[in-house]
Amino acid sequence: MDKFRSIRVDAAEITPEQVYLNRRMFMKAAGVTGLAGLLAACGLQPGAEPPAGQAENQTAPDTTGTAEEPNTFEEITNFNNFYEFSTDKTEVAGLAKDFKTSPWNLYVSGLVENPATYTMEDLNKMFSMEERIYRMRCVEGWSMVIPWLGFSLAGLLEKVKPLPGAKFVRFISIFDPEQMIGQNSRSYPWPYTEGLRLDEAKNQLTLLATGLYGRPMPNQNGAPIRLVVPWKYGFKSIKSIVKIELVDYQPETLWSSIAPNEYGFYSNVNPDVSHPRWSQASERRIGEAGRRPTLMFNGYSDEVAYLYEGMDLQENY
Ligand SMILES: Nc1nc2c(c(=O)[nH]1)N[C@H]1C(S)=C(S)[C@@H](COP(=O)(O)O)O[C@H]1N2
Ligand SMILES: [Mo]
Repeated sequence: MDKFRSIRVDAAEITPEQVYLNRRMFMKAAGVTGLAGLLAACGLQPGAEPPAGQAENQTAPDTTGTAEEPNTFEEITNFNNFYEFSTDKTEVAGLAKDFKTSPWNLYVSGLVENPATYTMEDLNKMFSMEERIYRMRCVEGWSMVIPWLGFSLAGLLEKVKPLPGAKFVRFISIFDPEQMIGQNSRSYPWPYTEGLRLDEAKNQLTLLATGLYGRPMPNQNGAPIRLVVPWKYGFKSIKSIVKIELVDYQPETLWSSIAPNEYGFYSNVNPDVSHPRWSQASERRIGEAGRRPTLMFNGYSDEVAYLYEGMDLQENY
């Protein structure tokens, strides 16, 4: 578990850019002195142990994102999919500017021993926030690297105690068409909903994020609390969550209800399973020219491949 922990940030003590800038300088310095230091600096990354026998000053093979430079704050906050506001990625930030995220309640219910309603203050007290730098791969074929701030969903699940019958977790975003102009469009079955299998939800990579770049979550990125599931296409990472429900059935999700043949329940990043209308073999990293190959499970195979052993991933897309 410890290898996922990097900087633990007490929410009350966040010193915005400083956390990130110090870290970034440390990473740069570590890059010169050796792989182990570099990996420790971003210790949240999967497979963080240096490969046996690797020379001290060799660069890390870049399969985990450890050595990848995060996208800029400007990129991350001005190119957003958040259909409750707009289907135009460059328009979301402006439209979400005045979105009211306080007070906010997160209701956790269903097949649990301890259903509860948490305020953001409750969650900040209950969990110490960790920084996790994850790749985010959108199903549309672009990607970014984002330094999130948050806590493992597993921690919250431990508090509410899923009952033996709980098999899946259902997530629901806020429904507030007065504030979210895009929700007046009847093209989508609002509110936005998503789902995970319980074991996927409990995986240590699965994050409830409340910030990025050491700052509170920008509205356009899903304030005040959103899911981040880095080995799945970005649409699984549902924003502005008001309800989490433990259920015994595979829940319907917004995207699979609209186009089940295009957006399956699993939606694991997989270069070998094409979208019906385009290949998923490569992607464009925002800020880069050209394309890079897409990695199986977005590069997180070591952490998540066990979840899908024996499953046909062409069928269970
Ligand atoms: N509620 C909600 N969550 C959402 C979306 C959305 O439209 N509404 N878009 C998804 C998609 S398609 C992507 S790629 C990511 C984008 O997250 P970002 O803007 O923080 O990069 O959010 C996902 N979560
Ligand atoms: Mo996406």
